[in-house]
Amino acid sequence: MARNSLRVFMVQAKNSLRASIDKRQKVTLVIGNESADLDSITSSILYAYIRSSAPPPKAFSPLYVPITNIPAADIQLRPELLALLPHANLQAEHLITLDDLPNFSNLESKLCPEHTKWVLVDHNALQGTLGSIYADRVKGAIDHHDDDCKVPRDTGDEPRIITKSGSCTSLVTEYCRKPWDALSSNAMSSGTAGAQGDSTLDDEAVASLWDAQIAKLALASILIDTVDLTATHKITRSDTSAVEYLEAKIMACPRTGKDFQRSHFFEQINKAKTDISSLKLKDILRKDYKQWTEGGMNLGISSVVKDLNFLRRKAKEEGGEKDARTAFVSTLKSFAKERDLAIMSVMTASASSEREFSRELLVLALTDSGVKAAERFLTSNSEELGLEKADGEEEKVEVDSEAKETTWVKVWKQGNVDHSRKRVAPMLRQAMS
Ligand SMILES: [Mn+2]
Repeated sequence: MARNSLRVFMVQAKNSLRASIDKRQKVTLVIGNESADLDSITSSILYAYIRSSAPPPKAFSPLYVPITNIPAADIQLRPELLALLPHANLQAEHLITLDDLPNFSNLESKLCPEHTKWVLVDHNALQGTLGSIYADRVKGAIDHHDDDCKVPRDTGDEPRIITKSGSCTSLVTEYCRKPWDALSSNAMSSGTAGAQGDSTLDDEAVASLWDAQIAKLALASILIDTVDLTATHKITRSDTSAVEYLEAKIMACPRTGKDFQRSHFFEQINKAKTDISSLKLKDILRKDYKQWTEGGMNLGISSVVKDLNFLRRKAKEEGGEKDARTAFVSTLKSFAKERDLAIMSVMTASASSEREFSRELLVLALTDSGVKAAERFLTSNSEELGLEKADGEEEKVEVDSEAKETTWVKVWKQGNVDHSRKRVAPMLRQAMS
């Protein structure tokens, strides 16, 4: 297909998804993980955009549709995304979300598995309802988490790249480089501007503007995930070269390159990301949330960009008389019960005004087997994680014998700040299995 702007592509992709559901045609879906952080969203869009413009010869379907793995309403919980979209000339309604798929209750009959092919980005095992229906239809992955070994070894035309990097978007950028460059040079000699109906710009200017828009989208995720390339422990060669490549695309566009400064761009998106004061506590908890089932138990982990005291204050504001700690734990309990969790964890990562980065870890166990698993987790990993009892924090084990309920809550300062959920989730899952 002819090349288009990202904005036009997203409209086409949404229409084509609708058409393939209505007419029962084949469709290729590219989906990020269910936390739907910036990295997941931009990985899926970049992959789908480049692959749709230059699909392999025997593509399963002509278009790759990028799916953001949340309901449309939850886009509003992601201020960093809302701040970023205008840079790519996109609006929230251009994103394709779970709302654009048939209802989960009749998903399987309306979008039958044989008509679908799935490529996973920023995860490598399809979770939840989608996983229960389409897991066998996963035919490719680009990811930077531990390999769950669910993606088949032979993925044919699609990649199977599961390797370390600060940001998954860096790996996608690396994979897309050649077709992307080919696309840019083709567009410059093929009447792109005429197709766009923009007579004020020549072909080259239009192509470079489109390139810059998608490059900004991708760059934002890499900068957020690597803290503007300063988080040295997680940066790999893929990140640094992707940043270089994307920055060059932005600078090559006279319109966007003129005033572009990478650190300002990072600050703008990062500021939006950490401004969560207008959100309700439960929305903060589900904003960057992942869930797994292991050993017959459910585990949920929320990542949060503010510290626990911020969350406790929030809980008190919302919960009335109770003291902040009690109010917070009771919100956590109800959040966990709604999801039938045996273990709920909150991981905070925040920077002080002196820009000192710190992490806290909270683990709440809600069932007897959950408590046992939590204790195993602790025994095996507290050293590697550098867990220290947090100041003024009482370790708490409550047994409500009347309700036959055990709750076990512990909070630590996590001395090893390099370990994010990417490392802690496998530790907890291991202890549960
Ligand atoms: Mn990621």
